[in-house]
Amino acid sequence: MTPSKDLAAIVTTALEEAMRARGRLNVLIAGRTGVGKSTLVNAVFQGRLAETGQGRPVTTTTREITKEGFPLAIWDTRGLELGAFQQAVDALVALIAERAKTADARQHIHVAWLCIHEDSRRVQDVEIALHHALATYMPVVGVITKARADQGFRAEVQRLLPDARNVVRVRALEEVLDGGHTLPPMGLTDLVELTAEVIPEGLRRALAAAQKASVEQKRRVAHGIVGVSATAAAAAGATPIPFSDAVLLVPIQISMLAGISSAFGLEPSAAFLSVLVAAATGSTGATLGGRAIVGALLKLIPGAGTIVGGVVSGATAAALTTTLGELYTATLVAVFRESHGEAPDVRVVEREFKRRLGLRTRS
Ligand SMILES: Nc1nc2c(ncn2[C@@H]2O[C@H](COP(=O)(O)OP(=O)(O)OP(=O)(O)O)[C@@H](O)[C@H]2O)c(=O)[nH]1
Ligand SMILES: [Mg+2]
Repeated sequence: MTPSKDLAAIVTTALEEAMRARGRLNVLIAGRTGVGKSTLVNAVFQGRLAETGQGRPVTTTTREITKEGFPLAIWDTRGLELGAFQQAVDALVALIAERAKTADARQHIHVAWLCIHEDSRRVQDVEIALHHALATYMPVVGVITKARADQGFRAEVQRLLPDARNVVRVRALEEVLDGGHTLPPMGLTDLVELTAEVIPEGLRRALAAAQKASVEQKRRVAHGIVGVSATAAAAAGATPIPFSDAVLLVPIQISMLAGISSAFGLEPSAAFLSVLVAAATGSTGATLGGRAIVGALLKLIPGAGTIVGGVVSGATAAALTTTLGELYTATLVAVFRESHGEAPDVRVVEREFKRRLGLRTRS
């Protein structure tokens, strides 16, 4: 890259790469009618997916819910209680098996949530059979819905669903009891964090982007991106690079910002990313050369400003990248906590990022 290379081109490439790296997670949600599957989907994922997504039948009892640009597909099964249950399960399992055969992991179902209503107080034979069948192909998490009083039911479910990787009690909606007591939603964060543990690592970014129940899981994924970017920056500076070549670091920084944005489930536009770069460098961004960007970013690291005209070592390059990445991640954590995990207005992100940069560079 030359210093004059159009920043817009770097930004566009970084965005495309971030979307590609994110992928799409396929989640199967099984359970009898009325157990609270749709409510759970709306409570865990952004944008009221159960209502706003597009449904497409994949078997007579299962539909696939997707949304343009959203890194998640839900396979919503119903009809478990119908007389034709065995055929329904056979059709579903045959389809899953067929998909599992393809080398393309994007076609696989990556995790199943088997939902059982706590008040039912029993696990039916059909649910046990289904959990065995599913567990051959994917990790299964048992989900006890509308949780109110355990009374030993979770242990019972664990015993009856031995192939389940875990069993979580959830309450997707606030519950108002007689006498005015309320029980707040619960278990949603645990469900997301457990799910993150059992899915392929490469899909944790898709989960982070789609879910709103655990800002911590988003933060963890962002942290991983910062680490990878810092390593790349260190490698770029492995032989100390003359400052005039420090522009080599700029695409790494921009890719990192794009990756973190997409992992949080912000829809990063080129314009937004350019604004971030401009904020980080205190300039108007679009017209800024790579060299000026690096010069400005170096101000984030105490003492590094003095290297101007000298060389940037691998350690400095890594430190610069880590500092910027952690600052941006902390910004998003704060903003997403405020918005309860739903994607905030990008202007709010921009304002908070600038405020934090200001605190950092004032000294
Ligand atoms: N109190 C309480 N009610 C819930 C909870 N989750 C779901 N419900 C209620 O249970 C009913 C059924 O919920 P749905 O989410 O539609 O159930 P479903 O599993 O999608 O049902 P089908 O689509 O028919 O298979 C609705 O009236 C929900 O409001 C919860 O955590 N607590
Ligand atoms: Mg439903």
